[in-house]
Amino acid sequence: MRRTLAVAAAISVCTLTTAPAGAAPRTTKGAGITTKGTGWNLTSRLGVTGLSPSRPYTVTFATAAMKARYTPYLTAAVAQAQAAGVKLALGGVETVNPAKCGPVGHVQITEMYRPLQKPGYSQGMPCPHPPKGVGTGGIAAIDSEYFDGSYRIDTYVVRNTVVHEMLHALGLDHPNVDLDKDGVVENSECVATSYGNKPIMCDPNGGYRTTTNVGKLTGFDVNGLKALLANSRAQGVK
Ligand SMILES: [Ca+2]
Ligand SMILES: [Zn+2]
Repeated sequence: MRRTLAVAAAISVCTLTTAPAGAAPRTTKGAGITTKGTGWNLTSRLGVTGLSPSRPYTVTFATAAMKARYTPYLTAAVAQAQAAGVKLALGGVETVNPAKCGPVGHVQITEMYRPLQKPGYSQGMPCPHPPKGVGTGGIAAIDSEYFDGSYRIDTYVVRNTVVHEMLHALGLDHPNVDLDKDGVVENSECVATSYGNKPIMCDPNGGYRTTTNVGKLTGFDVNGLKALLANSRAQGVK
């Protein structure tokens, strides 16, 4: 089944900076469905509140060069998603049309020049409004400027961004919240660990910065993936 990604531009984003944090509220919607928690938020605005516990999800790439470039960036995060219960695997190369969803279960990664018409911003999104809110995969468009020398960006930011966009395609949204209660949800306004690490889904530029941990999900992000699985299970989705 193919669905248009017209809503696309609304979601995602990712580039530069960081700030302080606190604690986020938990809200619930529908029977057994929880759409946000501390440091995580599901893409309920596009109707994605779950992931099937049994469906295989496969990351594919638009070209062999992209597969070679991004596979190392995604390996650790994919292993963490698997450990959390998502049947996610890194796959091969297939044609990607950024205007349409691919086959069910595919998380397609491609590159585009300024997919959000803003320098340095990449974009990721799940295929919107799947049946029962159970994610069917999605598309991540990485800004090609990172690699053509026209936009200076640290490698750790690129690596976290690629993982961040993949997680958007799986159904995680930004967990930014108005922690300081000034009425505005600001950039990088996200809960953090005691070490100051924000969710990789924090907008923009969340995630670990050390060589050892860059590209890995924080516990907040893992909890988001677990919530996606739990929501589907709560609806009897296998
Ligand atoms: Ca605020
Ligand atoms: Zn984003």
